[in-house]
Amino acid sequence: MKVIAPIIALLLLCTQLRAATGETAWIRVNQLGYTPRGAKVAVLASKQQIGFNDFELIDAKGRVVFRRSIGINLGKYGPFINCYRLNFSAYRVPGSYRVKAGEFESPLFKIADTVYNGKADFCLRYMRQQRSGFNPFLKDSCHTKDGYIIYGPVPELTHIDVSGGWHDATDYLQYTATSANATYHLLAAYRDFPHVFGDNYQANGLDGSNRVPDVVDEGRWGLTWLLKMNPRPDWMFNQLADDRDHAGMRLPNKDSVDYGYGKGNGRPVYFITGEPQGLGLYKNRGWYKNQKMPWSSIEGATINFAYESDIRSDCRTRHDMGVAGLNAGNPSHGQTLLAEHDFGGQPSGRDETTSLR
Ligand SMILES: [Ca+2]
Repeated sequence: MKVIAPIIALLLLCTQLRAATGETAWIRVNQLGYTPRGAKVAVLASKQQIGFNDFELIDAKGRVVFRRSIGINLGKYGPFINCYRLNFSAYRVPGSYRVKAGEFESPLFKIADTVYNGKADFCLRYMRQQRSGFNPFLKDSCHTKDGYIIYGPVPELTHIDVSGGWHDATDYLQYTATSANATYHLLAAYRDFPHVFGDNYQANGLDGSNRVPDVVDEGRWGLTWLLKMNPRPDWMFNQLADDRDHAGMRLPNKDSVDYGYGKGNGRPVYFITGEPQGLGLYKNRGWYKNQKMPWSSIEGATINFAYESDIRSDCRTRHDMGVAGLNAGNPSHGQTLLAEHDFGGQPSGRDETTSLR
């Protein structure tokens, strides 16, 4: 027992020391992995001075296969006082590895030509989960009765069909600016990297190929809603719903927030006026940085009618661009897509908001 006690004490001390030192530095790697011929850099960030000059690449069997200098100290970043870029681009052998520097190790990662396969499509899962109208993740519809016009050139609470698009974040508000940004990037990604996207989902987001790359399906989902929010040349809406949405965690198809039209019975849609709006009566408490103006006013002023034609034109260009890409592989279907949408604000064809239940 006299022998065991010191051993246990030593083991505990080692554990404590490792825990203490393990909290002072980290090695960050691309956990997706690296391609053999691509740039390969890990980042060492430390909250204390370090006592080593080299880093190593360790293979899955624990063998050192590469060693280099950690390079120059790049200084402070966030909570860290020393940061280093550990470049191992020169090592090109496929396999599984860790980066080790001193006593610090990275998570296991791969070097392989296939590390990025399917990753672009994986990101689209999130977009499909955020769909408003018909939500393929829930296989149910939500927010199908949007919305009621606020501040528009028509009698207050006039109904207009603006159901669709994506919920903006963890809440269920929806914005033209963020949706346009997401749509642009989806279509630009397809323009620049058409070969990385697959076709495993239908236009409504359910399983199954429709002979259209899924990234184009998602871009079209965004464009369809943007066109609803810009229903005529001199009309544009900025925001759907407001901060009354912040009423606790709930699934979108169980949204029971009452905007004054009955629980789950449609949400307000804000017409862009360029004037302060939203605060008080409609309880939008979003403020733009330190300026004394609410978000809705700032965004409305930013996306003024002066830019309306440009935005509308760009939406048309991006959509045409996606369809043009499709034409290369399937001309007849590309023409069908063009014919389905007249860019007059209302898509024709399939009803994508129908509940499956
Ligand atoms: Ca598809």
